[in-house]
Amino acid sequence: MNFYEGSLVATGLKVGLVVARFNSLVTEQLLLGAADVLRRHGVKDADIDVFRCPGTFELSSLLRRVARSGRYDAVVALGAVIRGGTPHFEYVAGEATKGVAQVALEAECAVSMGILTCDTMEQALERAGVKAGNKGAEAAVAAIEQANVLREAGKVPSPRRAE
Ligand code: INI
Repeated sequence: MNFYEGSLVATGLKVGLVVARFNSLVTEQLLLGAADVLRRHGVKDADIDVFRCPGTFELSSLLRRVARSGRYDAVVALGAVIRGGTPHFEYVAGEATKGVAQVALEAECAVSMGILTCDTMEQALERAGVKAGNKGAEAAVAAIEQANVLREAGKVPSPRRAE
């Protein structure tokens, strides 16, 4: 058996972080969490580029452009959708998730999703570093692992022909 998996060593990786401005109180914490993890796993500061878009709905189109540039080993989408009192929540959360999934399937690089979907701002802040971890940091760890396993998958030797 041969196993292929991604390490969490991020030395030499180039990463694009795509961040929604909407609910920036939360998304800026997701960004800090993601950047902190990347640096601590060995990514150089100069190899982390941050792109900002208006809201979570816009994340996937910018994410796609960044992923397609060919400059990154991984791109990470960071956003926060908070239910509040309107049905808008469902549309924004649903479309963003579908959009990021579509980018992930098309992209040559790793794509990870750090989008919070919460009922309240309090819950969102809890998941952005206050209490229950940081979704941005988790997404950055996933991006590193996926970038490395994608690289490994590209090195799988072709089957030897029978003589
Ligand atoms: N954008 C978010 O990032 N989070 C939200 O909670 C949110 N809500 O609930 O409305 C939100 N809306 C804006 C949306 O992402 C677009 O920017 C807007 O519809 C313009 O296209």
